[in-house]
Amino acid sequence: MAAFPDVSKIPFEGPDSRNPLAFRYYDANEVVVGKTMRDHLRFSVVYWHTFRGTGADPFGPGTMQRPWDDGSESVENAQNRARVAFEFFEKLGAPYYAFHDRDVAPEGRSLSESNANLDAVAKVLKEEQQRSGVKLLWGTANLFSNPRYMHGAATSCNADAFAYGAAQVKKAMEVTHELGGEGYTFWGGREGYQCLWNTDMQREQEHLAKFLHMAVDYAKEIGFTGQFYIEPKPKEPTKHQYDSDAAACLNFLRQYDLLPHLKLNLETNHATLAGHTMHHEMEVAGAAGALGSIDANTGDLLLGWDTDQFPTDIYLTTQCMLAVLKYGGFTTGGVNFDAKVRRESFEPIDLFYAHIGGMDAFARGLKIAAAMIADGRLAGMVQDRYASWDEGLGAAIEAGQHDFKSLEKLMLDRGEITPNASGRQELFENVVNQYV
Ligand code: XUL
Ligand code: CO
Repeated sequence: MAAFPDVSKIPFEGPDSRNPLAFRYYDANEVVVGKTMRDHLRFSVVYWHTFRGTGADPFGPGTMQRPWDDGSESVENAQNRARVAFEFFEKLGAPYYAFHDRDVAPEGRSLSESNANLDAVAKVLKEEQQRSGVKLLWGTANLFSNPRYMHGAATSCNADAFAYGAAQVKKAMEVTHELGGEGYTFWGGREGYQCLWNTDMQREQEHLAKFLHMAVDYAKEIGFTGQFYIEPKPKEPTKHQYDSDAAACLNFLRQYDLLPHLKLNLETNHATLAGHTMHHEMEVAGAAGALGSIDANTGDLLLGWDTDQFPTDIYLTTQCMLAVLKYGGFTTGGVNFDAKVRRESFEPIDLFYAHIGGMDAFARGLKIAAAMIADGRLAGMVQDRYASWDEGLGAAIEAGQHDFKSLEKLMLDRGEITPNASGRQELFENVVNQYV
């Protein structure tokens, strides 16, 4: 029995279509700068929000109607839900999905029971992947919901919690490997603190590094060659999380010799919680050669918490895709919709509308970014702004031919400099608007 009997494969119908169950901009087979949109965007659906989200919030219980779900924690229900998820991925035309271990399978009374549950559902996931061709973008472990992780997992004051987390990640990596996952993500969850009076920050960060090194070592042992990601987020659920933004993650990875092994998985709403734009985070990661993947969503700046809404803002998607193209395109990563429909959007069909809107917004962002790059006007304007570095003094400084003493001598001789190269922000903004 189909879970979405009234929905067939979502077609591309072009910008004039009024069909809410059609793409107006995302044409998977359309080639944009040498690659199909499918291969540029590598869309991925998240299991946790789309198939486990209930609509609950701190003020009330869930609202979502999901007729296929019997509401039980049985393995059978989880297996059935997995089949429904693949019906959704296929009808949507999403080539990838992502999950946490505890999204797909119920936690048992012991670790071994949980592992057996995960295996039983992974068997169905594998069958469904083979049947549909949908692939796993990345897997991850939920190290934040169970009360045992109240102080965090890798950064817990309780060594037993570290050990349990390690065991859980080991299993999640094995399942990700078994399913051909192209990556594995670490989002800190509760890896941070609520209060500095009770926290040994240095020790906690060393433990987190040790934990990640264990994962890197184990990947080698089992032959998992997927990309590891760390996902920055400054707060929620804790007051401060060690992976607070792209720069903090890079610093942490560098300090503990993890930079060769992990890239960043950047999320828009996490960027804004950190007081940054997604564009900023992508530039920070890209400039360090660590731009791996994105969790595509958006926050609401008036609400200010992690609302995980579907992205529909064309400026945002343009900035994302401009950065992706600038830094060479996705390899293992993709546009992963870590987003949830609103509590009031309780009908199953809303899941389709939400993803179609996000995919169309990213398709437009891709095409706009590609047009900007092809035209070259913006890049040319940036280059002009730095023209003083292309020859003469600037080129000599860049080439290492100067030091403080030689520069002082030059400036003592000259006395003062003349301003050059206006920032031209207003013109830049006008030019951007010509493409959007
Ligand atoms: C939480 C979040 C996670 C990670 C995976 O804010 O973004 O869902 O993406 O653990
Ligand atoms: Co995320």
